[in-house]
Amino acid sequence: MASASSRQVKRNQIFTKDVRKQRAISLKDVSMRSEQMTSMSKSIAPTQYSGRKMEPSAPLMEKTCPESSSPDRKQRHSSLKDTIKNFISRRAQERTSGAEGRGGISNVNLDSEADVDINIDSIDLPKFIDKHFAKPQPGVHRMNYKAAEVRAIVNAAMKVFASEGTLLEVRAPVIICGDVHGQFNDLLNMLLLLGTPPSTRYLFLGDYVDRGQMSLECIIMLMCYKILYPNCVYLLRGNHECARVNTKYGFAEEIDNLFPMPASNNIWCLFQRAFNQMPVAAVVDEKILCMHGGLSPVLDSLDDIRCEKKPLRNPFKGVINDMLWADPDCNICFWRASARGSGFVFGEQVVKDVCQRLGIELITRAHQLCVDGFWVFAQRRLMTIFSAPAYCNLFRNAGAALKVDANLHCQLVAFVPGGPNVQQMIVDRNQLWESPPTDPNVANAAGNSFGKGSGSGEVAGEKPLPQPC
Ligand SMILES: [Mn+2]
Repeated sequence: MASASSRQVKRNQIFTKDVRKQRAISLKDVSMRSEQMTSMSKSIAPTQYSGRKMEPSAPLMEKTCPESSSPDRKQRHSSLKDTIKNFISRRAQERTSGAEGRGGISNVNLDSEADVDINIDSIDLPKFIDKHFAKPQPGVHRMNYKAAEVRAIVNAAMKVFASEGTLLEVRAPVIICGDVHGQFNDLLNMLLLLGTPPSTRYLFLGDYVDRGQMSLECIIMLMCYKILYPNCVYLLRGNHECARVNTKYGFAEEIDNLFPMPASNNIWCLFQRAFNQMPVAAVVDEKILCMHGGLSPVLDSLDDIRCEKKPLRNPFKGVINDMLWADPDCNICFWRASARGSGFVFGEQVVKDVCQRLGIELITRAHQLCVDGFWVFAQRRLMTIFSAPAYCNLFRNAGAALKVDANLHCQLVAFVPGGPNVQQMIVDRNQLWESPPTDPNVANAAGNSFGKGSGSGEVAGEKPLPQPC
């Protein structure tokens, strides 16, 4: 039987032969799983969102809280503390003034008197995970976790994250997934269709919480997988895994509605401590660089990420913050400050330079809604992956995941929501994907055509065709 090291050598030989000498990243067709999606939806319908309507004045593109525009670090931190303190005292007031009329109050777990800490070993995690798949229902349905269970799971996950570096090194094969955003039924669908850990390895690119209404179920189930199979599930941090963001976009409110005070505050704070320990970037087989947002002007080498020591509390500037917030932009060549109020936007030339400097062949990132679930940029050197189909029930976008096999051959899987012409739209775009462009101008046109947006600030590639850099 081959030893681990000889297998490693063999892998490296394959790596050298198939990857380094030829084109390393081969992007195959987009395989559509809409049929399976439809048949699955008989048992698990995509999440129906009955909740908050987005205000027209609040576009999907989130901005950082006002304190991030302050130049003084101490001041920023103290105003963040104030924000959190105000949030907690406001919630406490609401509780004591008997605001039972608030949405979701019927779900409050009232067993606080028996709320004592439990050990993670007392939870049968495989059985606990199975429960998530046992009674799938359309729409928002709660798993009714006990507060003590949540604390034990978050604590255990925090320890696993803390044992990982800020930059992960992941071996293929792996499936790379983008934003989940609390769309629990869609997450279940994806795991059922692509395989569950440990038989399938996953790398998630962050943004598990906020927006959708089942953030808690999404992050708890993924944390359970992480605890059980730390080398089969990798969870990168997204910009929503930051206190200043998830206090405003749904996660804090969800926890607050599900647990009585003071358990809800403790749980929310514990989540923030776990998020601060999450890794921020990953390299798959030294060739695919992955992060939530994008690149940073101060990223010179991968050691710049490696040497950032966790916990990373409230990152607001520098390489970590930039990687959580940045976006590619086909209208510029280099850098510009981001309209999100945090991080930068970067152009095609930046992607080319970074790939060359770091010896990377593909950058995968999430963070932006794509109509097809994915969007390619900079002559296929950068790919956006978005895994929340029918985002917030406001869009008819597909979700996607990128399957990377052991030889770094990549295949996109798109989860297509039902609706007229959606399948045909994906087929048409797929044809562009299948004919590799040779001319850089054609490459721009093909790349851009994947991401014609529907008007949201967070839709990738909605801008006109770029000028060649
Ligand atoms: Mn994001």
